[in-house]
Amino acid sequence: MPCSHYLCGMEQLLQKVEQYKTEIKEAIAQSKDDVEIFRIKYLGTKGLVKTIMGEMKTVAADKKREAGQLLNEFKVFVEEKFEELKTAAGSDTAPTATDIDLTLPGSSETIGSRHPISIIQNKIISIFHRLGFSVAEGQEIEDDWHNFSALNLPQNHPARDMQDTFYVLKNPDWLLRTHTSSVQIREMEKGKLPLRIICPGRVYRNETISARAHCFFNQVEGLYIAENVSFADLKQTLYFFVQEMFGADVKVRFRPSYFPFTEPSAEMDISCLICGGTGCNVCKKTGWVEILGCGMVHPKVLDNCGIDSNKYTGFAFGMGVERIAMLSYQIKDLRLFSENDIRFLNQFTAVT
Ligand code: 2NL
Repeated sequence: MPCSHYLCGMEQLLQKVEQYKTEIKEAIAQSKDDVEIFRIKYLGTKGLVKTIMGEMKTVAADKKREAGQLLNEFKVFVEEKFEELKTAAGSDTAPTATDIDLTLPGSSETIGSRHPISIIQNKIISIFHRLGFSVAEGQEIEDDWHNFSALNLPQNHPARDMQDTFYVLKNPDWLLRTHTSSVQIREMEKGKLPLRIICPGRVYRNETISARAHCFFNQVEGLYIAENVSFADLKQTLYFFVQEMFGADVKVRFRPSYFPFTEPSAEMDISCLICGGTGCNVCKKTGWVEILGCGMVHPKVLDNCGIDSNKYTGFAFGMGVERIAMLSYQIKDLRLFSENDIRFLNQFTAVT
């Protein structure tokens, strides 16, 4: 018997339903988005179930009951699969926009802050920057020449001792710099004059760690070389620095001192910030605290760097950043700067 069009409609429908069922059985959903894609594809207003329902009209009148049953069963099958996918994807997936409660208070971000050493170092740099000094940086592993010999430190000087200096691999020519003067030596050797630089950076000394000493710390050294630079220039520069750093009321005094790389040499004290000069533990009841060493660059040092010491003069100074930070913030133990205790660090709110 030739196949009638209406019989074909029913057979096609059966075939299609079987095919879709296999496809739907295998469907998986890893997220709520996947579930929604499934819903739209099969159960949406333009979805497959709706479309296939429309094909009822292609079925012969006497088969309509059978077809109706088939399609209803198919619809239930799809709906059950949809529920199954919903539970599967429900618990362990990211919430969708509708799951988020926008009325809940936000969680605050914890913002980091600058390390106190960085705050003080930046402040020192910016003060000298206003006087025309630019920052020079160098290497932390240095050779004997740049760290010692060029600075007029004789071969038998105690500073070179193993006790004070960290040597790299016991090679007497390579060491961890004990001051940032080595950076200044390298800048002088470049021969571009006049020279006006400050050299901030970490330095190393073989010391037993205590509240007052550490085996690494930070220094800012400064150097100004030109024609006719005088000790008066040195004093005025450092006086300006101290006033900017600690305020207009602070008093200074210079005491004669000795360094192999400067002549004459001096140390500078400021009136005690804690007691204002009346005497306390910090100033050991003297009313004064030492904050830096300085002097006129020794002619031998200039010559060592190829600078004509008859034509040029210069001044240099060096200060410990930790020491200035301890005075500024009244910190009594140097170790706090390198322990990274968040309770300590959180107290410094400046972020610049
Ligand atoms: C201190 C003393 C000082 C210098 C550092 C210097 C550098 C060159 C030439 C001459 Cl390249 N001098 N630096 C001078 C005097 C003192 O530091 O007690 N620092 C914490």
